[in-house]
Amino acid sequence: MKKKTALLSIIIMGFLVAGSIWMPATASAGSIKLSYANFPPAPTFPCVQMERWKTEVEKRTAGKVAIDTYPGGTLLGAMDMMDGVIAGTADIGNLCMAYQPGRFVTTNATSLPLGLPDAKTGSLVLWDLYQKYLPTSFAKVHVLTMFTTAPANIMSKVPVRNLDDIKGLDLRASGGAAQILKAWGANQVGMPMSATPEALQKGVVQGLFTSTEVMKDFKFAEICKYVTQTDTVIYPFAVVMNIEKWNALPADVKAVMEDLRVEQALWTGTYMDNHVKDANAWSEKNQGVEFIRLSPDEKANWDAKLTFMTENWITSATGKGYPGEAIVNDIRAFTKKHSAIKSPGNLTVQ
Ligand code: DTR
Repeated sequence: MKKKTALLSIIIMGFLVAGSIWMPATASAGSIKLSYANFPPAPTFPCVQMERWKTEVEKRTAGKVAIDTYPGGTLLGAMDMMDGVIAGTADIGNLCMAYQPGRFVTTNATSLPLGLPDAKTGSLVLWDLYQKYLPTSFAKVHVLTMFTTAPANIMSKVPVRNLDDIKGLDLRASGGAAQILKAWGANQVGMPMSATPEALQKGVVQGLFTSTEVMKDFKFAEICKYVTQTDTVIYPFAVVMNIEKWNALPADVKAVMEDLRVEQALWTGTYMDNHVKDANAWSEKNQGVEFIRLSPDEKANWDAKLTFMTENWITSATGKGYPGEAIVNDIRAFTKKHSAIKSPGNLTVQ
């Protein structure tokens, strides 16, 4: 009898606990549905951060918001992300600003060779820059977060050990990196990341220039057996939301998303830095990739070829009415500030 009563009370307790966990979530679950478009395939870092943001928003709004994610350009492609979000094709979209250098002048200045050391610092610097200047290029959307890649390196089918080796080499790169590769003597071939696997496979290019997590995420390590570590520039990304959709959100949901803006930038930067380390180790150990580290003298030669870029950018941005010099000085100052700050211990990145 005693046993039966105990069993019954356990069952009742079980129902009560399950009810208290599920009831509030299911009662309002998915009352706000949002679509989130992304251009590269699901395993890449822009999509990993998208899934993390989705999970956090759904959790923190207790299921009030449900987000449908669209990786791999299934809703919007790399080049029509911003206009697609403005038009409402997707409610939210992730874009690589470096693909449109003339459109995002202020924020793309973070892609100048100014020595941003890693993605964590890059992401926080980019966010500070955005907050300070609130560029008009984002006037028609609401910005949910921003982040950057880790510094770019050369991944190639042939070894590049010095400036002679890179002469005339066909390398894929995006945006402002065209100037960098040209200055080093390579032949830059422009295309978004999504088109690169085929170009490498078909031999249209001999390698690429970007952050090296792609060695693992796109399996480029199977083709590119050399990485030359130039650690040159980072690439800025933005996550934007359709302005009418944003305005229509209830205040408590807005508050959840606002709380996530810097947190998501830091999370993504930290994830990126850790993932680059992991991808490099995997490429070296599992794929036999050689990592070529330039000697300090050789590195100085490579860097010296790029000093003209920042001066040219200031002149051209100033000519277009932007405070070019102030933007560059701010990037330098924010870099100093954030390089000194360590990630908070409670921010676990999986
Ligand atoms: N550097 C830019 C952006 C970039 C770096 N890693 C990825 C992965 C997936 C999409 C874009 C990017 C580029 O080279 O395209």
